[in-house]
Amino acid sequence: VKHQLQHTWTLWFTKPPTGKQDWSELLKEVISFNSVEEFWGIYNNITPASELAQKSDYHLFKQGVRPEWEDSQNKHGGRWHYTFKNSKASDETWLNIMLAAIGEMLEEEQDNEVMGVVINIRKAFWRVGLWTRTAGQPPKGKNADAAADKDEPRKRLERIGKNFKEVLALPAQEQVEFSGHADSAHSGSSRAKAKYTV
Ligand code: M7G
Repeated sequence: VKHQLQHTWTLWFTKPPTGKQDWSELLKEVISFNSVEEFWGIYNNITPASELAQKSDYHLFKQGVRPEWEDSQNKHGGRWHYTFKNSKASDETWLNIMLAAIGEMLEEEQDNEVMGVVINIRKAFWRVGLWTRTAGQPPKGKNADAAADKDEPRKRLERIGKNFKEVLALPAQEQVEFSGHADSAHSGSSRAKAKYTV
């Protein structure tokens, strides 16, 4: 008996560069799955985050969404992110993030925001991220004035950010930051200025 997940998920891997390769050459699709059993089968057979080389990334995204700013489903979106310095994160941290994503614990079904989760393995830190479909823009156009609660898009993202922070088991004084992908793409780095924090 297989325990079916709500969505099909695809694991992607970014290889560390071995020369002058650009981003898209380094990003590889690994495998897709849609059951709890398949997830564990994959998890138990891939390199744990702690054994990856520096500059590697794992990305776990809903099937059909590339883990890139440019994807049509990401381009208006953004991400919650947190940087673990030293040894405060472990393989269990990344496992908990993946389980929260595939178990649909990061949002309410109607939110329809979560695109995927990411871990960046870097020289002095690990960075984890949760990508969302929107970046909290207030409603625009004809319906803007009619919108009952103009803060709703931001509040929805903040609820998701708080869920993410809980999964990371961070002390309350630590902050998880949200940045829009348009800003990240513009600054040419993921270190765009934070738009919101929780
Ligand atoms: P990073 O791995 O998010 O952060 O981005 P880091 O600076 O801590 O390593 C590193 C670089 O990868 C960026 O400056 C971009 O050149 C490239 N890159 C990262 N992402 C997520 C994307 C993306 O979605 N699209 C493109 N085109 N490049 C990206």
